[in-house]
Amino acid sequence: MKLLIGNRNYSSWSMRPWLVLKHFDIPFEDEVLQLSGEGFRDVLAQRSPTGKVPVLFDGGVVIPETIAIIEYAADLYPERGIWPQDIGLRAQARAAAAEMHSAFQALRSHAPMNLRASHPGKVAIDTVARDLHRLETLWGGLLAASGGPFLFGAFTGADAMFAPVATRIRTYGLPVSDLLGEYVEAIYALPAFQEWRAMALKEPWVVDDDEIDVIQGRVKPGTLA
Ligand SMILES: N[C@@H](CCC(=O)N[C@@H](CS)C(=O)NCC(=O)O)C(=O)O
Repeated sequence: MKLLIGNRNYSSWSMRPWLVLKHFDIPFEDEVLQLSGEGFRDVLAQRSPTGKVPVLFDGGVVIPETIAIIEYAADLYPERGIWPQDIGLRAQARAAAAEMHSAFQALRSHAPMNLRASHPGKVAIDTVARDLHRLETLWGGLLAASGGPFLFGAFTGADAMFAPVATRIRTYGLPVSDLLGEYVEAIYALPAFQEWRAMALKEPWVVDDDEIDVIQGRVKPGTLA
């Protein structure tokens, strides 16, 4: 099984299924495709049916789309607990994952994932306030019900879906309740996350489109080391 991913520092979609495969001890290899540089979109188009990453290859099966990859892993390894066992909780976990996929646009565009960076105060809170409020309700409710440390107690596919959001909270110093702050810490303490992050911090590449100083016009494209 092979997972094609983007730069670890920036590719939030790639991180999600990678965390699932790694945390649940599913054998796989990965390959990083660049998300910047000359011709990078041509390479993506040649390697991925959607021109995007992640993509999972398993024999003749080719699966783009993060949620579909996570579901495929859950189908292959039903005993691993990628989703909660209880049918009601499983539906809630899938709903949370689907909401992550379809919403939180403000956080995604105003606070791009950038694991190596620390930019507290650079995201105007009013631009992301509604998304943060929804996180307080969604994460707060699930954590209160489960007792944590993850949304459904143990780590599940829902936490993998939200892990990049946890990094945005830390990178941009976004204001959250203590309960959500503890959840962010739990994500950072997960061994699979630490493994991903350690590799991300070693990457030399810069993706200007995901650098807040470039997006906000403080730094010219192509000038960040
Ligand atoms: N809906 C896709 C989104 C994948 C996606 O947008 N991936 C980004 C990297 S994080 C990408 O491949 N971008 C390349 C491009 O848009 O040219 C999923 O759920 O996997």
